[in-house]
Amino acid sequence: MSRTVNISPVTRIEGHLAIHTETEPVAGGHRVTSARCEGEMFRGFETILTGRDPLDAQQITQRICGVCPISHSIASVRAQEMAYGIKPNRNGRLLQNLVFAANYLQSHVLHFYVLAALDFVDVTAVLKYTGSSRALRDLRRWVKAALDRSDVFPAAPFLPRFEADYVKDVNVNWTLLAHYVEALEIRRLAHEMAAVFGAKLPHSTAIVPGGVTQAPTLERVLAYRTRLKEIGRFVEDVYVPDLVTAAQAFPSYWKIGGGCKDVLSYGAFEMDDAGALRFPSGVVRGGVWAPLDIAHITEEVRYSRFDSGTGLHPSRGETRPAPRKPDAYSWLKAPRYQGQPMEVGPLARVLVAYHSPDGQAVRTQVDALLKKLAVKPAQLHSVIGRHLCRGLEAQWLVAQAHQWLDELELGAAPAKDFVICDRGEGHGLTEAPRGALGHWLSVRNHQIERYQCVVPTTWNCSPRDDKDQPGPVEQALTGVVIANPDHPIEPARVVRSFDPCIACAVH
Ligand code: NFE
Ligand code: MG
Repeated sequence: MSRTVNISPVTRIEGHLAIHTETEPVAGGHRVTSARCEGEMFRGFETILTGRDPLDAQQITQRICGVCPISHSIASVRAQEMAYGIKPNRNGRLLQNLVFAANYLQSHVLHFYVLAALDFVDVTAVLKYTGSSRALRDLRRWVKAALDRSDVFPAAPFLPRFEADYVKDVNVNWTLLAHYVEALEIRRLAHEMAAVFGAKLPHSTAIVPGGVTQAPTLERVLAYRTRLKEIGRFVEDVYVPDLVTAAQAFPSYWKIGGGCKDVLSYGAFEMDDAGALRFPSGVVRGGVWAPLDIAHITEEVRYSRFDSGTGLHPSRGETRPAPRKPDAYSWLKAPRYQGQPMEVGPLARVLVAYHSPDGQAVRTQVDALLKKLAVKPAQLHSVIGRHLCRGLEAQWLVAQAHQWLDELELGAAPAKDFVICDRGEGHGLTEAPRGALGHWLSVRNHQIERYQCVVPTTWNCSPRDDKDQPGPVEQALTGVVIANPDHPIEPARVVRSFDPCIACAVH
């Protein structure tokens, strides 16, 4: 019998997301025939910004999210820099990159260990394991305390959980769980590392148009470098090996959750004054790279709870909430590129780099890794592929951040001066940990006239568009076979592989 399977709320993500699927019976369970992603809340940051001092923008937009605040500050100051006609100076560019890289490392480690790994490891099994390491003792104590309580939410984040085919091998399970505890400490170090040049985290007060507010000192460089070395050790010795372990333990997830397979990246991390990017920009469709043209970006709202104009370019975008709009089922708009849904995020960035004309080094590294895992590049379009690409990015950013530290000029100005324009327009494009992030700004009488954000999870978790095309996560869910519809672990794993942040997506 066909059946509706809902996951509401989807836990271990940021924000409020519900997944609604229709399924049909097949051998081995129920196959998803259609899926809907519902972003359940309106926030209104774009409206809040109207009429304010433009310099408030990088402070206010960071409050969209505590996980990726630096992404919003970078997009915001890039939009302002374009409006004011400036670019960061050399130190400003390097220092912004260093704060941003630290925020990425925090976010990727958070996602794999704290949010996604509990879909695969059997956390309750830890109670049966003997051993006296501090990590194991800590974990046993937490899990036991959580399980012993009988309140309404007795054991978050460990229980309730879906019954599933968790890891059975004791060594693999125990190792991943010990790394879960270690990851909490690594994440703290990454936050501290961002605060070394960003003044505080979350919500840095230091990022400004043209750079940051404080000059680099030897003391701060050392403070950043010691933490970076520790995080780098974790990425090399723990995170990437754990991703390989997960890939080998769950090989079926190389084939599950492929999605729309068209990907987009705005590019991020400026390498020089001419704007060369460490993470390149572009779109890849059918395995073919093409340059990005932002004139092709629109947001459609047929199924979104807005009565704004549909199909508008973000520079002309509108935000008019319509909570009772008939047929609308989400507070996310539906961003499209040439009218098509596009996946964004680490997988998109790795594929854009892999297929780009200058991608030889990336192709060599990725091909070697995939050969070791005995899979083809096309299989990166999968749950495991998305996790693996985050690990690759973490490796790249650790190495790159060491170089950026070497390039800093101690004591020299950390920012370019600027004057807020009377009238002007600008857009700031970057790559947040979860994908392509753009802020579009217009200034009149020294005030914000219009502010529009098009955010990574808005792309990925978008609802259907004006042509009824499902969004990327909706497409990735379609075809997934759920073994036990009362415990839909398979769609949960697919959704979490995108690392959704609905707080960002609805902004
Ligand atoms: Ni709230 Fe964010 C990232 C941004 S996601 S986490 O990464 O921008 O849509
Ligand atoms: Mg928006």
